[in-house]
Amino acid sequence: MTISKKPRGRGAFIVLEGLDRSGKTTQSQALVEGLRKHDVPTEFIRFPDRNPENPLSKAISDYLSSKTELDAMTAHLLFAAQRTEMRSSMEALLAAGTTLVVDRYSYSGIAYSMAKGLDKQWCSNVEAYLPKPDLVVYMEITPDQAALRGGFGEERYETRLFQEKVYQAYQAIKEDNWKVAAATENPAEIAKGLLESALQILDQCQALPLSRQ
Ligand code: T5A
Ligand code: NA
Repeated sequence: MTISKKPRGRGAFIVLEGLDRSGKTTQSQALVEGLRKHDVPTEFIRFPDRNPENPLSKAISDYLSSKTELDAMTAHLLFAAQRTEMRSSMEALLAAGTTLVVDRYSYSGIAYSMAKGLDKQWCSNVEAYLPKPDLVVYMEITPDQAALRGGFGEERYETRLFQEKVYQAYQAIKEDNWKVAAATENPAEIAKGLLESALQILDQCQALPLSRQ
């Protein structure tokens, strides 16, 4: 029989943000592994979700691959709708003590929509009711450095000019308490720093209620 050490509070809500190819998925997965090795129950979530069986996911994939066109505000609401759809299950997991590592969240929605000229306040208002992350990691890389990681693909936002605008938008929305990771460092070094920050935040946030954005 195993006797649990100390009662665990809620899980931590950790988000990774950054430009396309900044290394978010690589680091999210490393962080999930690292936390699990420390016996922290952890789940990985990504936005956008691309599951073709889900109607919202399919609409987003079709838009990103330019199969469909949408007005910029409508596209923003579509990405926001997917996060809203996930709200209750994310909150339930956190409350049950599961830590969430989330690859892109509302800040991506805001940054990519601001890059199209939408108003920051309007963009964030529609997600004000969603849970606020305990830790946001920003993977800092310039569009030039990111472009060196392979040519642009076919997706809607994969152009040099657009990535430059997204970069500027992230600089405008970045909050003082975000952890900025130098995304061009060695992946193992980045992972080590992120795991340290995650374990620290987990300790701090367990007793705190989850807040809204
Ligand atoms: N979007 C998204 C919106 O417009 N609104 C929204 O609300 C949301 C949520 C799809 C698009 O949707 C937009 C933003 C996006 O344009 P996505 O599917 O998450 O979003 O696409 P990307 O972010 O572009 O995913 P990528 O897989 O291209 O980028 P990642 O996850 O940042 O990078 P990763 O880890 O896959 O690594 C990319 C490459 O770099 C290498 C990797 O091996 C890989 O080849 N790499 C490194 N190389 C050197 N040093 C390191 N430290 C490295 N780390 C990784
Ligand atoms: Na990714």
